[in-house]
Amino acid sequence: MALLTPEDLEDLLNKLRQSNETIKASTGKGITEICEDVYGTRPASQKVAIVPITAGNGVIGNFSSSLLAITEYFGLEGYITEHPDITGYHQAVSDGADILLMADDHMFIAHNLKSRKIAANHICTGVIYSEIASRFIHAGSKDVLVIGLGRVGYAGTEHLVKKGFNVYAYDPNTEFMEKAIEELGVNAYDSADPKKFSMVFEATPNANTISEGMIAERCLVSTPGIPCALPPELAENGDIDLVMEPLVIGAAAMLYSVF
Ligand code: 2YJ
Ligand code: MG
Repeated sequence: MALLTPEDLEDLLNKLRQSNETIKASTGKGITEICEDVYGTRPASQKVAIVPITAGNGVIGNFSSSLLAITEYFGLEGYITEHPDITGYHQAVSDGADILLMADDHMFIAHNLKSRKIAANHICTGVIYSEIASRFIHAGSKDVLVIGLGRVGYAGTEHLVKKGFNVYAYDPNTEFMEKAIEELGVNAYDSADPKKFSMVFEATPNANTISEGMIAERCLVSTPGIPCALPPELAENGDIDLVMEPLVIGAAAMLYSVF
């Protein structure tokens, strides 16, 4: 899994505004409304504590401050605990925080201490990005292409299957493919038998995973993966809507899932 870098998090709210414009233009709704639809919740003045975590690769510059900006963007009061790790956790609980946000190198969670609801970033990211792809207003069918069946891709695939979409999936890992075919009933995308999709959910840590033969002239590519799934020559094509943003959309889904 790719670790975020401070550079990925620069200018975050501007990147969000751009993504939100694309989401509105290609689905008819913005990220807040889509989160409300998916999770059936709204913010209710919860107090959010962000606990920096030093384990593994340690604190990432801009990470906690980005989470604070996201919290405030969704209208909630938030703060970063003075100390990291257990001391910060103790402070947050003692202060009466409603929701904790914290991440190590493997898991990024939102935990609502009042309702006991807990959310994992990989699940929420898969759900919300696949949901966005599935709402493309110019789609002519219920066929969706999923590229990448890791923990984000699998969660999104499961979500799309539950919603009644016809999922075609591709992952070079044959075990992942077999699991998705057996457990979720997806179709294997076969590059030897090309088919063009207008809805694509991409969840890999790799660049340029999408080729021209996979996508319809007018399409929506929804991807949390850094670097970009679309090769630069395709990304420049004005008929391809690209939703790609490093942190806010996944974190928003986490908050809505624990409200
Ligand atoms: O508290 C900190 O500053 C760090 N311990 C944050 C670590 C952030 N974790 C990651 O970037 C992991 N890859 C999981 C986040 C997934 C985001 N899509
Ligand atoms: Mg990628």
